[in-house]
Formats: sequence, C-alpha cells, structure tokens
Amino acid sequence: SVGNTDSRGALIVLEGLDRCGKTSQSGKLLSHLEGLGHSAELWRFPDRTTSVGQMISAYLLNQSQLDDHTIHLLFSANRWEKSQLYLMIVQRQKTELCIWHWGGCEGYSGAICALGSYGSSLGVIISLGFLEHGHSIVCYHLRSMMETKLKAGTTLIVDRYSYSGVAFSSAKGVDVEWCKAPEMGLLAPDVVLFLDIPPEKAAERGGYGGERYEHLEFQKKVAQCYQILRDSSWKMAAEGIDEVEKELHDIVVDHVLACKKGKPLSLLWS
Ligand code: Z5A
Repeated sequence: SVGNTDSRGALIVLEGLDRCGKTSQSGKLLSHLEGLGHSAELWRFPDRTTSVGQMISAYLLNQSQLDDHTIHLLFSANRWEKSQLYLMIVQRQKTELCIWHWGGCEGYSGAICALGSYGSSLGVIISLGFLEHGHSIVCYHLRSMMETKLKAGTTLIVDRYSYSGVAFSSAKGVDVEWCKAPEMGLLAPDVVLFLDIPPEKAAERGGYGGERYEHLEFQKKVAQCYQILRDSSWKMAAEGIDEVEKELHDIVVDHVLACKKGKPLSLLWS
C-alpha cells in the first residue's frame, strides 16, 4: 500500500470497447458525486493535451506510423506523466530550463511534500523559496498529480487506464506480460467499472469514426483480451443508459465512502 490510511478520494476507472458509453457514464457519475457534495474530477486517457498525448493522437488519427511496442510505451508514458509532479523552473541568467522531479529536488523536496495538498498556493511558496536561494524565476508549471489529488480528498473518475493499454496492444499480438510491465507502480484503481457490451452492439451506437482501432474485427479481439485481464473485483454493467447509470451510482458511492474512511492506496500489478 502507498502512504497512510487518511481519508482520501477514490480512484474510479471506466473501461470497455469503443462506443461502450464510458464518456457518457463518466459525466453522469461526476454530476452524481458532486450533487452529493463530494469533490470529484474527470480524467481520461489518452490525455491528448500533453506532448506525448499529441504523438498518440497523431497515431490514432493515422497521421503517423509507429511500431506496436513504441505506441504502447507512449500510452504508458502518458499515464506516468500525469501521475508525477513536475516543477518547471526557468533560470533567467543561465537561460537554462530545469525540470525538477517531485521529491528529486534536493533541499526543496521536504517543503514540496509537506505542502502537497495546497494547490496553486504551493507554486507561489516554492517560487519564493527559489528566489531566496538566488534563482530568478520566469515561470513555473505545476502538473497535477494523481496521488496528490486523491490525498487531497478528490475522487478521480478516469475514462480508460492501464487495462486499455494492455487490452489494445495485446489484441495486436504484443505479449500480455510485456504490456503490463511499464504499468507496474502506477496507482491501482479502487474499482474498475467495465461496460460490457458485444462489439457488434457497440459498432451500432453512433457509428465508428475514422480512428485507427474503430473496426469491428479489431474490437472483437480487444473484447477477448479484456476477458483475460478482468478479475472478480471488476463491476460489470451492460444494459440501457439509465439502468447502467443507476447501477454505477451505488457501486461508486460505496467506494467513495470506503476511501473517505481511510482505505489505503495500492499499486497496480505489484
Ligand atoms: N487506447 C490504447 O490503445 N491504449 C491505451 O493505453 C489507451 C487507449 C488509454 C482512443 O480512446 C483509443 O485509444 C481507443 C483505445 C486506445 N480506441 N478505440 N477503440 P478514446 O478515449 O479517444 O476513444 P473511446 O474510449 O473509444 O471513446 P468513445 O468513442 O468516445 O466511446 P465511449 O466514451 O465509450 O462512448 P460514449 O461517447 O459515451 O457513447 C458512444 C455513443 O453511444 C453515444 O452516441 C451515446 O449516446 C451512446 N450510448 C452510450 N451509452 C449507451 C447505452 N447504454 N445504450 C445506448 N446507447 C448508449
């Protein structure tokens, strides 16, 4: 497990085939939790806003070609970059760009960790610390970090996670254990909500767009790979949009309350 057993937010992951309804249900879950007064946020992978995410997006849109192993590692890197905290400091005199990793910046790491949950005020305090030590700061950028958010009490509803990474790459023939390896050490979800619909039915919903994996034959292979990955802890939901919504509400609220009571965080596949 990671850290202590203080109250925290829950890590909720939605998985399934293309068009299974993850995006629709994620939005409904967010409204439901906020309506109950819980702090919650929506995340999705791939996060196409980062530089790694832009490479992934170009690949999915068939604008670039990448080896299957390479794109798998990029999807994984896209999760790692969102799980870590980076502080980017530009030193004016040396015109040098330094990127300090969370905890890896000697002398400041204690302060950074101690202030981990104070959001944007943290950036101001760290900036002042650097100024005191003779640095001239032009700008800083603080990436949100999964663990920090959870420990600050925010529940994260995540549309696709490592299971998509393994299911989609292994459907192309990449070894499952090889696919899991770069995901090890990321935070394990508190619950995986699998929207389980037949690939043929998913294909009928709103039609597929033009992205790389949006083909029925490939989605059938992905469905088989999800069967290998899933375990008894996964919660399955399959029926109409309103029924799925009701089913997920109760499951999610139970997990949010368990995490508020101090369920420890754990790591994926470790
Ligand atoms: N990928 C990967 O290879 N490796 C990785 O590590 C990760 C991802 C993270 C991009 O994902 C691709 O990246 C994805 C996996 C791969 N490729 N595929 N396939 P994305 O997130 O950009 O795309 P997506 O996950 O496939 O999302 P989507 O197309 O937006 O589908 P969705 O979110 O699951 O569905 P939706 O938008 O909520 O609903 C689709 C339609 O169905 C819509 O018209 C709804 O109104 C309707 N709907 C939803 N639920 C229902 C029910 N219950 N009944 C009837 N109709 C419904």
